[in-house]
Amino acid sequence: MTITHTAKKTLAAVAGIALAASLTACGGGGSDAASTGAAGTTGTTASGSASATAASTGGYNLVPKDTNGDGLITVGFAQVGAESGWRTANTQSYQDYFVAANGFKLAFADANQDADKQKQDVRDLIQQGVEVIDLAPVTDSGWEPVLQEAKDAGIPLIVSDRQLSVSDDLYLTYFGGNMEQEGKTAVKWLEDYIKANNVTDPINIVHLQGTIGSTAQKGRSKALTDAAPANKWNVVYEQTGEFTQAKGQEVMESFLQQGKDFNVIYSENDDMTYGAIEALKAAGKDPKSYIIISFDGNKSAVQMVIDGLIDVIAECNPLLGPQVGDLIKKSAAGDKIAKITYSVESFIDSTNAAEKIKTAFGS
Ligand code: GYE
Repeated sequence: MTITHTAKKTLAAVAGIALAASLTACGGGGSDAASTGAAGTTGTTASGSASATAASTGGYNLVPKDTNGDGLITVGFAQVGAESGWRTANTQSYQDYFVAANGFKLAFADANQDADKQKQDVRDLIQQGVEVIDLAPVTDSGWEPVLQEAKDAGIPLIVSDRQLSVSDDLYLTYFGGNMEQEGKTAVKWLEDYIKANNVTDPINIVHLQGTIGSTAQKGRSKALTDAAPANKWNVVYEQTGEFTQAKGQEVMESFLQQGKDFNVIYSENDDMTYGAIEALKAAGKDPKSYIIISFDGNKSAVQMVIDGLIDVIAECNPLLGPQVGDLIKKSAAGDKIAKITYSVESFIDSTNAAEKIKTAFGS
């Protein structure tokens, strides 16, 4: 069977017969595949992480304290920006949790996705004399001097959401998703889908990447880059859409104009996925004829799984405020906390979307 525009409905099964599952878009085939697949491979329990990493907490002795005696701990939150639905929910979760009733005050700095500005933001928070810094880093490199300055100023620093490539004696703890594991969950789902449907057509993938140099991008991209050669998948296009809907749409439009065939879209967040779907529609393509893989799990994206537009979402939990608050309280009380704690995350496809939408974040 020749591939025309290599849409999902044209994917050839063994003996050249396209399975009903493919014809009816994202439904049954994908879900069967996924249920044998990603569950159990995702997430790391807090306790698992704790025991795996407790030994590396040495070298960092700062713990959160109410240094000015006002009865509250002031947390300076160096946030990435406002690029996505995930980010909006993440910010909201901090604003809701870090209030006087919970023993906190919040000082908020928005880096507008600019890694250099964010370094200045952290310096400003140090200057303001906040009592704890929570850094959600735009990108993972170049942080040593700033982290050393925070340490020298005696301000404990927590890394959340995305990780850093620095020595772990420069920060108290990391809390957030395991980005490479999320990517592996998505990749495993695709492998299982292909097996369950006996797909024999070439798999041609469009890879929409997140902000280059963020661990959210690095981990999710690595999972695909590692799996592609082993599975003989072709990544036909790969470019960043900077985690925004507008850029995701623009990049997908340019790919469509260049005209190479593809049948899978691996988009590293929901917002870029929305943009890609818009671009497909504008070009007169049916989004349901592609296998669409997304990340995060915003409510509207979960609805798109139910509607058959998105095939699978590797979950990423943005509601980190209360959990970071808990870690601060524990550490302030003298408890030893793990160097790394990963959120427990799974995936959403047609088998569980109706259930997952009930608790999905955002709009
Ligand atoms: O997936 C994306 C956001 O760092 C996990 O950043 C986060 C990512 C999230 O812009 O939507």
